[in-house]
Amino acid sequence: MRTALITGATSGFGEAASRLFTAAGWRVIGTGRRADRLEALAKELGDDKFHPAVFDIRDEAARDAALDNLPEAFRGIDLLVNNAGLALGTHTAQTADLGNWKVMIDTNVTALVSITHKLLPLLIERKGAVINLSSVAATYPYLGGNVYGGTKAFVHQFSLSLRSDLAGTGVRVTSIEPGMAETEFTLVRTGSQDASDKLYGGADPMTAEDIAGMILWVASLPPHLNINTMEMMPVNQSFAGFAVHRA
Ligand code: NDP
Ligand code: 8X3
Repeated sequence: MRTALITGATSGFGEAASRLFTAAGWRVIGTGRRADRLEALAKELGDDKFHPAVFDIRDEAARDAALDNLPEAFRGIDLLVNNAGLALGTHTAQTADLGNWKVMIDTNVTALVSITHKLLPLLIERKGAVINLSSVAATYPYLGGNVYGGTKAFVHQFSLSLRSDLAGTGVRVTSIEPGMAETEFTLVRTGSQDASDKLYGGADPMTAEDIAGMILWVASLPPHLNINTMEMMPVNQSFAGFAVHRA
């Protein structure tokens, strides 16, 4: 039985992936700040299959306290799914809140790098894998995407660079880059359920289960195969044109 550590398992992709991975026979360590949600998942999935690890991903001491004291059965981590992350705000750069920018960088970049660094020796020992959640925002800029897009571009390039460094170790690295998927993402970004409903309304967006299925597919490929990057969108989402300002 293999073990996956899935960050951000309290909602969206991470919660759906926790269900799919345990159903597919994996053990899952699910992380997040909302203890009640992780406890509910442990109850639903069984505490022999799902271990809740409650910590803020930016808090290295709390993370280490949780991960250095895992129950024996969950210690052999074969897969790190770096999924915890967020966008905050939709303002243009010139009106954006600097505090929001720092939270996005601390969460999407610094914490992701730090947990990856911590687990790499174990992943190398076990010829494991890293699956990082980037975004279409890494490649296609949009108004108000500024620092969020920047963090996801970092995740994309960090994933490719990791592959370079890990050549010969057997460790696989994938950057998954979704477009619009309805989760709590837009509620967190805007603080408004109404704004979230309006964004996804009529768009037939991807679902958390769609993305979780792709994460599981990547993780289940034979060990000689590495998906480097994987980008997906709902059919109803496409590319915008260039903007031209005329005086
Ligand atoms: P959700 O908001 O539904 O889930 C985000 C998860 O991240 C939650 O479990 C949350 O847990 C966790 N998280 C956020 N901040 C922290 C923190 N400081 N410490 C610990 N956990 C944290 O969003 P999604 O499922 O949609 O997003 C998952 C990933 O996918 C993100 O990295 C996002 O950027 C990316 N993505 C999302 C897309 C979309 O359209 N939905 C498209 C492309 C990429 P808690 O709040 O309990 O701590
Ligand atoms: C977020 C993707 O398309 O909602 O990572 O901006 S999108």
